[in-house]
Amino acid sequence: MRTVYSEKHKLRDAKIEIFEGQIVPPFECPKRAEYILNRIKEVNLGEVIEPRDYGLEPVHAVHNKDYVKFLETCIKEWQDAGYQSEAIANCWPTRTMNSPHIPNHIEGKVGYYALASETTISVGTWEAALASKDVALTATDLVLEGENVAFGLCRPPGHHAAADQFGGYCFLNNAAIAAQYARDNGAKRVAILDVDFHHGNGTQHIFYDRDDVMFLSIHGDPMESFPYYLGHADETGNAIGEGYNVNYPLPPKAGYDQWSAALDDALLKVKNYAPDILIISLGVDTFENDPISFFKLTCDDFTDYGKRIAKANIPTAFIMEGGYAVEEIGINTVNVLQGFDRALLH
Ligand code: 6XA
Ligand code: ZN
Repeated sequence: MRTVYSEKHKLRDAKIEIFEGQIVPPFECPKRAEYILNRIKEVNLGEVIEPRDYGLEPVHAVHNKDYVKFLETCIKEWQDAGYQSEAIANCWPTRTMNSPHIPNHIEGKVGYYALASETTISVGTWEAALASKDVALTATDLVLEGENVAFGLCRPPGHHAAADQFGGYCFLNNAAIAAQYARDNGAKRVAILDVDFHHGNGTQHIFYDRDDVMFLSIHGDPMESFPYYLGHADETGNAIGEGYNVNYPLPPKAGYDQWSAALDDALLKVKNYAPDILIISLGVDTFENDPISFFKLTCDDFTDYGKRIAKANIPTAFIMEGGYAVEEIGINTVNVLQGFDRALLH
């Protein structure tokens, strides 16, 4: 299969993350994409191509205009205020402070648009996020144009980003932008299956009231894991979207038996839905040695589930999300893609 990749991901190179009470170098770092790209080349997965430029129109189809502008100007406003380092949230409009007013001051704005504090906005973040959505859109276009499958090696990731919120290392929701783009370019129904360890709260929220984009997610139980406040099994969609949101929260230490049972159930639902395109939010932080997650998948499990996804026999765009055991991130990601490719051959 073909991979879409842009060097511009390197522009997202933040120096700090808040993690377990400490300031640490970010887990979501440029090396991640380099490991994946190297593995793709090592096994000759297929051609690696540059993304096309889609501009902001497909972004505005998913994200609020004021939020997009905020992402674009945030770091300059932060610096103009005389602040150092990277823009980081330290205050929020919480449950008891629900007013429609968006602050003028950058400190208030960052808190307004942030859903978590671990993720900073650094110089170059906006440019990398733009390239990342172009990578997702190009991979999706390849599939809309007739390829069975394509891989968008997106970085930064996207699935936590909501219509007007960033966090969990995400700024623009690449999978959601790709799904909406597919809808606007001929696909009647789109399914997004999120296999990242973390619940795709942003994607869920964006499509929660809709029946034309089905969202399914297998993830660490939010009672025990980030993003904590969304991702429960009783979140099933709203209004005409009722029944088109499906969550599979799994407990700590869940292994492949449990995980693949959820996958099989999700794939059955996807097949019954009969989408024109399947978008996989592909995070490999389900790996047993991932530093921030608690599932127990082994390297071979990734190959196996790539095969199972292929057997659904739906044109598929893989969109990269998380995964942090940097040594193995390339192996596990490419195992999924090779598993998919091999199943297509048989
Ligand atoms: C913040 C954890 C962010 C998780 C990011 C991720 N403490 N999402 O991998 O898929
Ligand atoms: Zn994740």
